Amino acid sequence: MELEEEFQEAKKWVEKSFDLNVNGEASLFEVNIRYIGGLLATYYLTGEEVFKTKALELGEKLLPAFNTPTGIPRGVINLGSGMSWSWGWASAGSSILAEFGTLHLEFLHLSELSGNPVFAEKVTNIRRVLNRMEKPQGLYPNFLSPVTGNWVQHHVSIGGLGDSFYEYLIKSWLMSDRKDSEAKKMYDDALEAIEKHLVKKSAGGLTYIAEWRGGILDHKMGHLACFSGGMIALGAEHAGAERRQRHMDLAAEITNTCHESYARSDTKLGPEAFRFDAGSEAMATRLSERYYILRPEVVESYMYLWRLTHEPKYRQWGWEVVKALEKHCRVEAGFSGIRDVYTTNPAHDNMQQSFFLAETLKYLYLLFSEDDVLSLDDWVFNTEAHPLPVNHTDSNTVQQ
Ligand code: DMJ
Repeated sequence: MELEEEFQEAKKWVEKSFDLNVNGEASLFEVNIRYIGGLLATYYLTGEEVFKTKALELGEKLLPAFNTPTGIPRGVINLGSGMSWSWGWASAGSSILAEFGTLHLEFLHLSELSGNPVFAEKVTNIRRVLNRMEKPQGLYPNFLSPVTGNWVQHHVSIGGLGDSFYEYLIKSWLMSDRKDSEAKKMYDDALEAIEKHLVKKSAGGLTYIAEWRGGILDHKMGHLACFSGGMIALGAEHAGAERRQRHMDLAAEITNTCHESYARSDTKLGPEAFRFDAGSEAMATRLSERYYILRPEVVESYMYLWRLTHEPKYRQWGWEVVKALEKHCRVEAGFSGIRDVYTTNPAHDNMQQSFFLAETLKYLYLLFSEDDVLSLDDWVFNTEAHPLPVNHTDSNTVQQ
């Protein structure tokens, strides 16, 4: 983007001020997707050693979290002391599917760059544990005990707590240049169970993916779940003839539903969650779900669908978001989330989440770029939109 001065400033900060020994609570998942993912991508884009060195140092610091009876990591780690524990809010000391299932891409690169297999071994073991387990109707529950290796609660969701686990399966396969067939099979099986049990159509004809609580459907889609349109389109591209069109249609329908959740609000930005019950369609029904915190998932799906179909509506929808962000979220010092998407003059929450720059603006930029800017043939985006290269050669990779 030719932001050379800003890049030099950021590089200096990483060299001199990035403290890896912070004594406090850090999320293993967030450190991996935001910091390690960001450092790795910067290394691959610039070739500057400092980013690789820092990514590897940080990767080493995450390893103690894996010292559990099953090797499934705990969610929280103190980078200074190496102590790790489970989130207080996660039932019965469990680990979260979307957290321990969203390490694979970065950890393979850490092994490849360091020549140290330990990182790849950790994520290969996670797969092994998951593959051994019984899955209710083929679905993956969101909570797993790192001690017993059993599911703790039967809550299944393609949105929060589950989301990027599915994303990393299909992207692991793509990043391996389509050699990691285990990941592809896990993705295909999981999507089949989701199609069978969670995909629904509303009375008004909108397709959505419901959540599942111990066998009972909750007809709700979180904003987070809207990434799935892009993911399913990406997978459909590479599916066999029988599934290809069906998955492409499903991806387009879900993306359309997510667009509806934006179009039905006064701000033209979407709520944190929307429902399909009590006469409601693609709108929040609870006060606590009416906010928008600059999340990327909807424009992420527009970007993938645009790149894969070139249907102009995806750029038009993206432009609606640009205008709405300018109108409702721009503040003196940057951009802010808003507390209610259903009012024309929403209050700001005074927060610019880091994923706004990493993801929301990046996906919008890519939506309006040529296809060869970070081409989907050569790069996969980690779940924080940091690009990692596809491994086009067999020689220098650590694959299982
Ligand atoms: C991002 O941090 C990542 O995309 C994550 O996987 C879930 N969603 C947030 C932003 O909404």
